[in-house]
Amino acid sequence: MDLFNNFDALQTVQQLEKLAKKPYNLAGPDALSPERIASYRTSVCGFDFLYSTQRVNQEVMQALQQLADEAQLVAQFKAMKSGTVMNKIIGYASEERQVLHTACRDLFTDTPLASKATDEARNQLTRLKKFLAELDNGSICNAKGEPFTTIVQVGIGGSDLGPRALYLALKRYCQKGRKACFIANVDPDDAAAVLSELDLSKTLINVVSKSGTTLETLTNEKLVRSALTAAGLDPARHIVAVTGAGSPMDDPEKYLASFYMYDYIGGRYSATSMVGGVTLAFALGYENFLELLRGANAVDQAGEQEDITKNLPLLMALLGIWNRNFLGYNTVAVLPYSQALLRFPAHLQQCDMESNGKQVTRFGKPVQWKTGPIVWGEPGTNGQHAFYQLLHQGSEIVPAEFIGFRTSQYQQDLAIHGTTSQQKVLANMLAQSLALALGRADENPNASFPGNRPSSLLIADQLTPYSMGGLLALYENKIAFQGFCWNINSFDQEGVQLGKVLANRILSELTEKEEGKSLPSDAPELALLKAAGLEKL
Ligand code: G6Q
Repeated sequence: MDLFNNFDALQTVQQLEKLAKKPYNLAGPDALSPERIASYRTSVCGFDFLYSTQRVNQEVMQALQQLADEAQLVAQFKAMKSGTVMNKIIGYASEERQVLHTACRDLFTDTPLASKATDEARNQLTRLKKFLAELDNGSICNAKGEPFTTIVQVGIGGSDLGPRALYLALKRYCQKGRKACFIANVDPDDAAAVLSELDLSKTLINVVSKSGTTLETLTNEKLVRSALTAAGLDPARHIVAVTGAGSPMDDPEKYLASFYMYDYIGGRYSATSMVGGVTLAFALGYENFLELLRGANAVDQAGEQEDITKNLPLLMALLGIWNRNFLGYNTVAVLPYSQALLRFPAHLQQCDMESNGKQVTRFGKPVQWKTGPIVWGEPGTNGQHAFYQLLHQGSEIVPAEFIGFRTSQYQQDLAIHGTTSQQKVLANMLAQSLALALGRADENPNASFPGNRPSSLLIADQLTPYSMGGLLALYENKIAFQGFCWNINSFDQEGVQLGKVLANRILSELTEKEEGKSLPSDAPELALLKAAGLEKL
């Protein structure tokens, strides 16, 4: 049987449609018995995943396993990891690429699945290790012979969101005297605000662009170069680059050091390549970056298990498909009860919505089923004081994915009123999951909670480089499994092109206007500029 199959051609889909007519009622009497809570639980790679608060029963779980088998989701995942060209639309012009971000972390075995890509990752890691050692031993330093203390990553989209989310998650593990900052937006205030707080003489700039052509990044590189020059510093002594081999930025003469990523690593899946590696290893240390890769690799391996209770990313993907395609829920909230995961939902928004926000199949035909949901989230408990009202009583049902850790990162905590802050944060997480599921009847309709709203809990001991790597890979692989099941190409992003083309057109029209050229009077973008009072921009 072919690996690619339309979702609505899968027999199990019909079975699940029937089961979805009477899904498990989480608010029913004894719906959350201790037996149910104990049995809808699995442990993989240091994560405990609790899903008794999803609207599933054993029949649904069996059907989801059957769906995974019938759609050959694990075979597709292994094909991806082995270097099959999965980034394609059959019969149409498309990227036609392998999808090998997993090879960047398949380092801990003598027999990696895609050995050429893993060798390339190893080479880059060796170069990075040497570069870091030279920074440590002072053979690379500023013009005064002082060490660099700060790295600023200049990049956008996949060259920003993942590395930034990981850095913030792991800031606690920064090496003494080292830190990282990020500039992404072409809004000049982004660069100005970041640069204004730095001692540029002790700052490395890491310009990251796979294509080497991204407007925002090239503009910000120029801004930063001029800031260095204005401070009397030599940019060539301060700027490193991470780019695709052969890109316009692949010009080692211009940079203090150059690192590479390859076309088989998609931007939003690139955090474990040099795109994240240079900044993270500078700030956190090389060994911590390796730990991150080790954690990701463990989850990648779990992704090869056929049994969905042992394959956590697959289980998360299937529960998401149950909620999206069979119960009809349109969005997913990712709610980390960990302040360090502040930007993780933003990273997932890109990873998930750019991957699975698709409308044609891998055969180039319009999809006849729902694809990726809207993904959003904020750390709890802050979110509780903001948007949880809608989660509990709003007219939209939002499946929630809670993430928590038993131990805090800094372990600076106090028992106040008999409980520590860590106990408080975790008690709140559990309470929210229960409240969503069980609801509460009240005579006053305004104070009554309907309940029967699904969620799951993902819990690990502590947010460390290893568990962060695992968490990243859990979601990356969940997203890939869902795309395989929906028969869409999760690895391209044609949908971001049109806006870029139109922005460039507006910019060139502004230049032409400046040069006194006459412009078409009926162009909507010119009418819009006028209406917005931006004609004189
Ligand atoms: C991610 C996308 C996109 C990309 C940025 C930056 O998968 O491709 O977000 O990462 O547009 O691209 P460059 O790294 O090429 O500058």
